[in-house]
Amino acid sequence: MPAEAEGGAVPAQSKGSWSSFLKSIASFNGDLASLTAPAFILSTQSLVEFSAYWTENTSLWIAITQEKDPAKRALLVLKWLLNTLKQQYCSRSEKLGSEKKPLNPFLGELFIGSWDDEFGQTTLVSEQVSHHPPVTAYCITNQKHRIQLQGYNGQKASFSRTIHIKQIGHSLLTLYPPGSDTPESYLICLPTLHIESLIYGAPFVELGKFIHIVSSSGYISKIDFTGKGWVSGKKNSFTATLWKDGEGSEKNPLYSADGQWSDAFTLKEGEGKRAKEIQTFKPSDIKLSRLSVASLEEQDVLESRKAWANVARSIEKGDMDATSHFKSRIENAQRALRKQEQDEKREWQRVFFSQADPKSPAEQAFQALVQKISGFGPNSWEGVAPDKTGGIWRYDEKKAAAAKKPYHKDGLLALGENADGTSAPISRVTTNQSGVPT
Ligand code: HC3
Repeated sequence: MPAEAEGGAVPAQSKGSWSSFLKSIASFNGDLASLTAPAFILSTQSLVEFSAYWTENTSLWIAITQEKDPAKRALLVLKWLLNTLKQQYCSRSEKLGSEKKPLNPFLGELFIGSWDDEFGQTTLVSEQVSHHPPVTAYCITNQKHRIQLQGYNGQKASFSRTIHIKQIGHSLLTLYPPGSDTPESYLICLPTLHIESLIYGAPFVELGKFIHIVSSSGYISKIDFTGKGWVSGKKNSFTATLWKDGEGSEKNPLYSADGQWSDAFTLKEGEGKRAKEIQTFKPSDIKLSRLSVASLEEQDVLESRKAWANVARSIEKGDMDATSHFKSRIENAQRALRKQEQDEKREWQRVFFSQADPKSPAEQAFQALVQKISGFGPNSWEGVAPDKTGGIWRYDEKKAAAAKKPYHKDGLLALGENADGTSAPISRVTTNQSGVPT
């Protein structure tokens, strides 16, 4: 990447480090954690927090549970999902001016919160369940309306003109249709993405390829992300179709949608010239619910904002020495703990999630959806391939019921802190999470 082309949003004092960052990306090995980014592009937020983007639009999420007609319910699922994309993929750029580099969660990192609104309480538990490969699991539940979303995801990055990210994992939505005690489930695949405008120092995310949502009710949705297409010329463009397996098809759908997922899109009955408009919808018109998170004093040591507090404070102050000091403390402690666990032939105990046996009765509904999705090509089935995510991660009700603070006996050790609040001595060698000196 030519250094002369850099510029735009990069602060004058960071031009040199941005240029080195771009050069390091061009030759990186796919491990995003190994990239040392300049201070102005560092986020104070860890990736475990991103799970909250799924249901900040509680009104749309809960609305699914109120619809009696299965086809319309599937359309509401599509509408809710399309609406989450703005939060998931462009809220940070809109708020901060660009996509920043999030903190890399350590194994066992937790993010816990709840939305308390007119729909009752919706709880969120997010946990870093694997470090190699990095995988974040989450479970979001509203008991009053009997709806739950759980899933897990990791990222595989590569470079070709820019950073391309393939998401590995999936989301599973389970709900009870009105008046029914038979659960309905939706398997949701995750889109691939790439970073635009990297060279100008103002990166933002654009989605690529396509995803499917398959339901136990027989409905299938496909969303094609066309990006800044030459048809509309507008960023974040997409087209979507919804049909019933065995009755319609992608080309002959019951419903369709098109527009920009970040701006406005239209839901239609049918597709093409004969389609009848149902609604034009603006994600920004939807009121987002506010997530409540315990104060730092109340949080467990493994909870994200508490664990990264020193790092976040140092990033905010622009103090890179302190940032790398506190980051190294956590990273070094993590390495030491992994080594100790290996020596003692034990594993870090996950607090809320466990690996599921794909053959167990609880996994049958999921496996039936996997069967349907496996015909849609690698873009879809990689999200359900357990070998890519260190297993199938599911919220473990038993563990969750038993979970109480302190969540883990090795919590302080995991962060390199002593029980009296002082810090354990750290090595002055600064390395990334893969152990590579930076
Ligand atoms: C690629 C990404 C980290 C992963 C983020 C994910 C895929 C995480 C799961 C969420 O549900 C959805 C989501 C949204 C945004 C994704 C991030 C965008 C940028 C970040 C890279 C690691 C940062 C690259 C560094 C830089 C400086 C170019 O922005």
